[in-house]
Amino acid sequence: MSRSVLLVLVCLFFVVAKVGGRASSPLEEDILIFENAGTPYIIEEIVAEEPAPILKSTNTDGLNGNVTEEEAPQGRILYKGSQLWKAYIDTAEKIAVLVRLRDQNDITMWGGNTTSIDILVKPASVEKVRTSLNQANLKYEVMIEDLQKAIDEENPPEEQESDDRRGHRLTWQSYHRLEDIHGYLDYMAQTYPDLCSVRTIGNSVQGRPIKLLKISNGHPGNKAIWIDGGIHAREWISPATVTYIINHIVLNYESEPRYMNGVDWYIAPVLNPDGYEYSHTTDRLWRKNRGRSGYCTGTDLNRNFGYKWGGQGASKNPCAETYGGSRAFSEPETAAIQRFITGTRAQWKAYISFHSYGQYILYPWGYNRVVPPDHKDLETVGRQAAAAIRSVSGSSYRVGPAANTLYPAAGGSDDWAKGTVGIKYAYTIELRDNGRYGFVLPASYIDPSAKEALAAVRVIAQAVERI
Ligand code: 0X9
Ligand code: ZN
Repeated sequence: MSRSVLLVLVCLFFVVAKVGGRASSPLEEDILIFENAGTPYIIEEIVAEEPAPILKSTNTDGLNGNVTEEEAPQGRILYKGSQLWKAYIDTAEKIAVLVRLRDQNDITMWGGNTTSIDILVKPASVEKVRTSLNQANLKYEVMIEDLQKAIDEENPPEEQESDDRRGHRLTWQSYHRLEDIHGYLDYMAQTYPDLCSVRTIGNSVQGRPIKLLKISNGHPGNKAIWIDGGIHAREWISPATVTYIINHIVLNYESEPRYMNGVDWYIAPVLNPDGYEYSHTTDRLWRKNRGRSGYCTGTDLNRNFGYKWGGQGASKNPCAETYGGSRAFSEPETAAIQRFITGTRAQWKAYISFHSYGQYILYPWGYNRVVPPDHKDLETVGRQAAAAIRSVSGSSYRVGPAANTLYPAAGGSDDWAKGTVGIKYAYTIELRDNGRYGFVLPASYIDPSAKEALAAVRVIAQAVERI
């Protein structure tokens, strides 16, 4: 029964895609995908989280409703007793069990793939969820017993850090606050003025600068590559990786091949500075920016870009994690990126946005299960990048068009870079891990994760050189 139900779901989906999924300018020739690379359709239901529009200004995964001020100093959200489980799914019925538990506010969804879903189980619901899963014969593994403990242990205290910092406070042995990251960008511009310049491309909702470092040998006619991080606040591995890449390019500039030192790099490590700070001070799992919309706070910046804005996978509910904003580029953070990329006379050839987690190399389109006319080029380079990663660290990254490989989500930065700006190689790279720690990836993984990301960037830079 479940097989046929799943088949019907896929067919139904393709009908919808065919009716509603044709792209408009400038890439009229989008190609429908008729084979399903994985089985993302079955996780869609649970991924498309649409909580009831209740009054909340913070993430409800936390415990603040039940804890004292002493346990949650300065209103910090604690995740004591919350557990991360990996639930194995192979039928529509099992998905339905998870959807029901999600709708009853017992679990939230972190990530997933064709065979498993990572769920965050709320402390008061652990027994209920266990019983429900057992009854449905749904196998699961407990990955994190106590999320708060994992959060407390994820980042080593300052004094354990190595002392090789000169003139700035950034390291790649721990996750740093925005001030250290921005201090580092300023330091690079001061220390390597012939190569690096720093610029504030705009300000966040709360007035924090969005800083960008340009690395260039100054030759006119260079092709340009954009790299960003930190669109989603809680994905701390992303800014850490992006600054690692900056450091590598600048410190090894002369010895690098032409495809690395003959392009102009535009690199913005923290596109959502308010959210990033909030995830350090108050709610480790915060995803959105910090703009107020009625009862709730935050727009998902990766649903706020202006290509097919408001489509599938973007919520109209300001309380949802995937709220797309009141209109395309309604948020100062995305508007700043739009202004900079479209207003800069650069020969944009690649756009790379680092996120986490799940280990994917995704390319457009994300808004629907269609691909652009040059999808083979994107697939080829994506696979080469995945192969490079594998040879550096052994990690495996799945490659494919975003909607088909992960889930449909409109308003993403990658779709806008490709669809509106026309940047050929547009990728979203979902860094480590595969759900062992998820968003709470211990800082000891920064180095290996960043090394493999750099290998992927090299491959994309080589492809840019060949254009
Ligand atoms: O949902 C997203 O924004 C990205 N995944 S994440 O877990 N980091 O939130 C994937 C975005 C892929 N690209 C598009 N859908 N356009
Ligand atoms: Zn993300």
